[in-house]
Amino acid sequence: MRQPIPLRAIQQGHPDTGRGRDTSRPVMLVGFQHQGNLGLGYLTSVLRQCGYDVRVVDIEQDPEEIVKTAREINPVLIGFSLIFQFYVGGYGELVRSLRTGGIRSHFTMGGHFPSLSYEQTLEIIPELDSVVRFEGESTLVELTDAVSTGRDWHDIPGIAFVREGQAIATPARPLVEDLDLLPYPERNYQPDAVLGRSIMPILASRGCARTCSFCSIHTFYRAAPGRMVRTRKPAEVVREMRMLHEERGITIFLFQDDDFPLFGPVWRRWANEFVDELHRNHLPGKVIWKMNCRADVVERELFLRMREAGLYLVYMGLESGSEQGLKTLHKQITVEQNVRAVDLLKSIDLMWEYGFMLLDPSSTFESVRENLAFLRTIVGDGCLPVTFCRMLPYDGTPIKDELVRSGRLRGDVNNPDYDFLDPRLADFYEGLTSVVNVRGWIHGLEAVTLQLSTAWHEVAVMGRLFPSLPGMATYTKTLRRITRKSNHLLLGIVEDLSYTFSDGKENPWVPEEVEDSRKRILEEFITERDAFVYKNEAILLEVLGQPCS
Ligand code: B12
Ligand code: SF4
Repeated sequence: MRQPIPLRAIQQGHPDTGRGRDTSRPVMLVGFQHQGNLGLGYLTSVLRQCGYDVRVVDIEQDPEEIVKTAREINPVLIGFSLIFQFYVGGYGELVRSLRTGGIRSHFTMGGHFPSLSYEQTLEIIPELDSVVRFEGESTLVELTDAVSTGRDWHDIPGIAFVREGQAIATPARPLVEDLDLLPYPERNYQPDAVLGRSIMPILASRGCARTCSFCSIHTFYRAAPGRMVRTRKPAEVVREMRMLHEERGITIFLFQDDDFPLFGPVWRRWANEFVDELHRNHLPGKVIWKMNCRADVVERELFLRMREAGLYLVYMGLESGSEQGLKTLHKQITVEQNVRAVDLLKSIDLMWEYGFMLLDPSSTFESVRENLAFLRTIVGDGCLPVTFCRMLPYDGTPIKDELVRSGRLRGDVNNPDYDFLDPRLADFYEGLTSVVNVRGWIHGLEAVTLQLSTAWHEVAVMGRLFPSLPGMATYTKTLRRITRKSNHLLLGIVEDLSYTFSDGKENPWVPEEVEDSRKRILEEFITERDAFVYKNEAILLEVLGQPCS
């Protein structure tokens, strides 16, 4: 079996890859582009470094347009990035349209689901020639080099394919040892913006050392050889931020790290160096940044330092307000630690967001009520809208394996599901979705939660990147009142329904009335928000017309 060629050697034109590289035909990469796709960005940059012309296409585009583009550019290879398992059906349809549309390029696919479940991927989408497993930069270049020159590619490390009806995986390629060897990800797209301030995603590290049972990230990084968590040098991260700020006018950075480096003394040192580096480059005051972390790393001194250096938003996967729930999810954290982290962030006036699962495979009606009590504790004051989802058993996660073992796994890859221990909980969830338009309240573009979250995000950005606006304190108070009202109503409905399904109490909620209340809250919010922005329009526009400093 061929040995994997190190990244640096690939970049420098290793004699083995140099056995031939025909860059006359481009490479096409297809993926979910909303908020910028860093995986595709890195793959594009490395391919370009090796001389390939790369066309990146958004999976949300009309499939006919994608087929048309493929016909026009005649790519040597099309790479599909499947980062959300539930998109596998949609990708399958696109792949079939491309094949029936006469596209004969090599088709490959990468991402968590294809990496961890390559057999299923190749079975669901038999039109794929290969799957690239785990981090794809080096493997994709080797594969494209081989395909472009007509060489055999089946012994390239880090891929899977079907031979004589059998899915075969070559040995996994080691993870990228030094992330700073990678070029900056390609970001040739119009960035999103909040109040005219441009946003870009960025990474300081890859991997996560924790082992939450519902998460495929640690299994993805653990399944390949090499160090599971790698951090970039703080100076390199800041250099990239500075370049993006100076050349593209980016002022809001979203760190998409699975777990921003803060855990333990080594990563705390990393975070402190990162802050020093930001100051050395005079970025605080000019840029702000968001990161994801766990509640158990939140501590006053470091978070105050990071806040001064531009940290404006902290996302925490709190996930449960019940000790049993946290245990089942293998969060290795307590409810008290979750509450303490929230209290601390509130006390230092640092905006935060959270992920939360109302239901998980160990749920009981008691744990649902504990979760509701927890949500009241953390957001009952209206500081943020209530949000929750139901845990889904994704492939490659320990909890899915456990559900298979206990015979409780249901659904399929597109809609993974499971049986609750108490079957009445399934009726409760169904009842909840019929009384409350959960999509309309919590998920979806028109949802109250999303609208209120966006408004709170705007408030955080205004507070950090704009001068103090007249009426800001009153607007924030109003937003808090509306959020409190929405939270109170939603939590009350969920709680009442839990008793309807556990104790047979009468359901006092009429779906039409609930929907009317939801709409009234949304209308009130939109009126208040628009009035505030309109009142300050002149100031906001004036500030945006000037360079950000
Ligand atoms: C950023 C992000 C988002 C962004 C997406 C931005 C974008 N356009 O990419 C936003 C905020 C929109 C988002 C939304 C959601 N997300 Co999200 N998100 C992430 C996150 C944190 C980082 C992704 C990233 O940039 N990674 C860094 C890059 C460098 O790594 P990568 O994408 O894995 O790519 C590498 C390899 O996988 C491989 N590769 C990937 N694609 C390809 C393609 C080819 C051809 C090749 C060769 C190789 C290859 O090579 C790449 C480079 O090494 C991941 C966690 C994670 N670590 O992946 C979750 C994650 C992808 N999200 C997840 C989920 C569940 C969601 C939501 C459903 C959350 C929700 N409840 O709403 C939504 C779904 C949105 C929708 N479409 O409906 C899950 C997916 C689980 C699964 N197995 O399906 C993840 C894994 C988080 C988790 N804890 O489980 N998300
Ligand atoms: S949920 Fe977050 S902390 Fe837990 S393993 Fe996944 S990335 Fe790591």
